[in-house]
This record gives sequence, C-alpha cells and structure tokens, in this order.
Amino acid sequence: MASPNGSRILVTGALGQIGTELVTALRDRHGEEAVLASDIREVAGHPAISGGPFIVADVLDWAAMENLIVDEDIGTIYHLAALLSATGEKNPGLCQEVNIGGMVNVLELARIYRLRLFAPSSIAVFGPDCPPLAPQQTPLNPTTMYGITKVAGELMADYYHAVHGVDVRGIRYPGLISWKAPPGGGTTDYAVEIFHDAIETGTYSCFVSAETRLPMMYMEDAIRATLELMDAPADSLGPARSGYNLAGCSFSAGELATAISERLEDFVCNFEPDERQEYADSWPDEVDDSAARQDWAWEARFGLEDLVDEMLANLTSMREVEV
Ligand code: NAD
Ligand code: AKB
Repeated sequence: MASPNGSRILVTGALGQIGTELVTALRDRHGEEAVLASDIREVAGHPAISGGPFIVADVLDWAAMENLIVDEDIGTIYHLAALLSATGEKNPGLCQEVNIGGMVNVLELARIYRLRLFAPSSIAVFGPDCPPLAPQQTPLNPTTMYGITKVAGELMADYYHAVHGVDVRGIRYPGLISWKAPPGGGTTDYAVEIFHDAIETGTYSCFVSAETRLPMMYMEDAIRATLELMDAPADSLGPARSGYNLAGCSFSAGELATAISERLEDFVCNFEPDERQEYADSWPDEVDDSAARQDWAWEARFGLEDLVDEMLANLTSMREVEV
C-alpha cells in the first residue's frame, strides 16, 4: 500500500487545547484545504471543524489511520492526541494505550509513508530526582503514568530517527496557558482555570499550594515554537530533537494569584491542594532551554505580566461578546 509522501498536513487530537490554535495557525500558513483536522470526538461549532476539513479518527485504529494517510495525501502529521497527567492518573491503562499506542502508530506510518512528524513531549518526563532547573539531559524518572508514556514517546522517536531516518521532532512543552480552548485534564490546568473563575466569580479554589512553582508558557509562544521547530533545517537539530526543553516563564501559583489581584482588586484565591499536588511536586520549577536556543534560535516572548494582561483582556472581551 506504500506510496510516496503526500503534501497535506494531518493534525490528530485537533479539538484539544493546543490543536484548537495550531490548526488555525497551520491553515493561515498553508491554506484551509491543506490541513486536515482530526479527533476521536466532534464538537459542534469548533473552529477546527468549521474552518476547514475535519474527520473523526481514533489514533489507535491502524487501518483507519493508514487509509487516511493514503486517501488524504498526507505528508506531515502533528500528533496531539493524548491523555494528560490528571486524566491519565485516573485511568492509567487508557493513558498507556492512547499515548504509547498512538505514538507507535504514527511513528510506523511515518516510517512506511515517509512522513514528517511532530510529536510533543512534556515537562512531565522529569521526576522528583530532577534538579529544580531541569537540564536538557538528565535521568528521566517520572512518577506519573503520563510522564512515563512521554519518556517512552521520546525514546521511540529517537529510535525511529536513528534507525529508520524518520524526521520526527518534539518539544517538552511546559504548562500551557490559553484562552481560546480549555485545558484537557492536566496538572497545570489551574493556571488557566484561575483566570476564568477570577473573571466570572471573583474567587478561585486552587488545587495546588501557593508555593507550587512550575514551568509555564503562553499559547502564542508555544504555537510559534512548534512552527519554528518544524521549519528548522534538519541538520541544525541535535540530540534533543525528540524533546527540546522550552522555557516560557516560571512562577508559583501564589505569584499568579497576586498578579491577577493586582488587576482585579476583589479577586480572592484559596489554596486547597488535592492529588494533583503530588504530580506538580514531582516536576521541576523551571527548565534550561539552551539546546533549543542554540539549535533553532528559540526565544520566548511572554513573561508573567504579559501573559496575565493577555489572558484577562481576551477572556473579558470574549465574555462581553457572549453576554
Ligand atoms: P488535550 O487533552 O486538550 O487534547 C487532546 C485531544 O486528543 C482531545 O481533543 C481528545 O479528544 C483527543 N484524543 C484523545 N484520545 C484520542 C484518540 N484515541 N484518537 C484521537 N484523538 C484522541 O491535549 P493538549 O493540551 O492539546 O495536548 C496535546 C499534546 O501536547 C499532548 O501530547 C500533550 O501531552 C502535550 N502537552 C500539552 C501540554 C499542555 O499544557 N496543554 C503540556 C505539555 C505537553
Ligand atoms: C499536564 O499538566 O498534564 C500538562 C503537561 C504539563 O504536560 N499540561
């Protein structure tokens, strides 16, 4: 069934937090028809569905995925379908199945059909033994099932690149903060939920402690990083190609709450840690992204203050339009 690689782009998990914005960015660049969005579910009115071609597809269904690659003339996959840390810890079996099984399928398809592949990793690859400033290369001993699947994904990507020459690239995204789509069941979701609740109710009950500090990034930076990494010449990429550390900004939950209070003076945030505290505690405070800076000139644009301004302004105008 093998045929030469195609010219179109497939995005899996396109209705999620990243896919919602990545599909639009890719369609702006390459044209609507060039980008086929896919997900296991449908959401009425979602921009990835209304803004261009969309197909329901389960990344675990090999035959369906193979047909899609061939019939739809696919040459590049942005593979975003996954279960995140909190959802994954509630259902570790499904997390393994989707994150590892999905990755195996897209890597095999990339090998057979000579596809380019973007497959994201996460700061969840690090475990409690990692220094607070996570180096690019350090022992990876995650304690969440999600983190384990992400380490497995990076290792498999390295293997397919080294042994089969597959052009697969990845980023260890930090916690991503966005206003266009809700986060999909991760530990860093508090850093998005806090803005919605601050605007809608003036209070937020945060599920990690005020002292919890994690690497975070505004979605605009994350989308730009993704496109820049995929644009980088193959020979500029080094051994981090399957999981580049990427720093945006790092802040504690308390600092985030304070930055919001400085703009919404009646805002009150309470800290009531739940089981997600343990996952957050197993991750580093910040990451060293010198490999990404050196290999493909990565540079973040949004710090905490910019990010808070952007989130509040965009969510407020969105709410005014809806009301
Ligand atoms: P998300 O949970 O918002 O979206 C994932 C999408 O995958 C969902 O729309 C879901 O319906 C879909 N999906 C689940 N199972 C599927 C299956 N079997 N077949 C097809 N689709 C399926 O996730 P996201 O935040 O957009 O993350 C995308 C990728 O980026 C994931 O690999 C995630 O690990 C990684 N990442 C995200 C963040 C973040 O903060 N958002 C941080 C680090 C890494
Ligand atoms: C999560 O919290 O699970 C994700 C991630 C950092 O990978 N946002």
